Amino acid sequence: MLTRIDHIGIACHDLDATVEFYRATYGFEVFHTEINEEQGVREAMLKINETSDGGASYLQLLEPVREDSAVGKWLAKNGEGVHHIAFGTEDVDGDSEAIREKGVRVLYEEPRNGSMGSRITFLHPKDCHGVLTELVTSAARACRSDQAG
Ligand code: V0V
Ligand code: CO
Repeated sequence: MLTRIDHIGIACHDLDATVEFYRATYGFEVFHTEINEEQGVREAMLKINETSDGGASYLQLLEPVREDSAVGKWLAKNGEGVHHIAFGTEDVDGDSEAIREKGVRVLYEEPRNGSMGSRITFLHPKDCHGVLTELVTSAARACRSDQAG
């Protein structure tokens, strides 16, 4: 079950300058940064609020580390802006499979590594009314279901 907005992904050319804009304008601080080589991004997570399911909602600022990455290609075509939304779930495997059965293209056979040790997959934007949609199970919950099963 999808229980929260986990994050909104925002593509930018200059991560440090964009982080500074969010700090100076809204007072949001960086919660976490990392480079995800597989996805071709350097990212900063800004925690906005905690949620009733025990998780949280973030802004995810994304700078491409390669021009041919998903974010690099998108930036070249569209410029900076909202790149994707991500829904949080305790069960990314089950939920993505159920959504696939409804005829929506799920981009990965198996969920991949996401921010802060999460497991993530994506739904094709052309099957989601133009919105690139990510499903996320955060690390604590991924651990819990590993232990359970
Ligand atoms: C592409 N399109 C989009 C879009 N990207 N529409 C809405 N939002 C986006 N972000 C549209 C594009 O305008 C085209 O429409 C069509 O889809 C095909 O796009 P394309 O430019 O030819 O690009 P593709 O097909 O090579 O790649 C598009 C996909 C790719 C979605 C398949 O971006 C992808 O695999 N994304 C998933 C991975 C990802 O985004 N990673 C970065 C975030 P027209 O022109 O034909 O009408 S990593 C992350 O979030 C992490 C690590 C995390 O959260 O932990
Ligand atoms: Co994301």
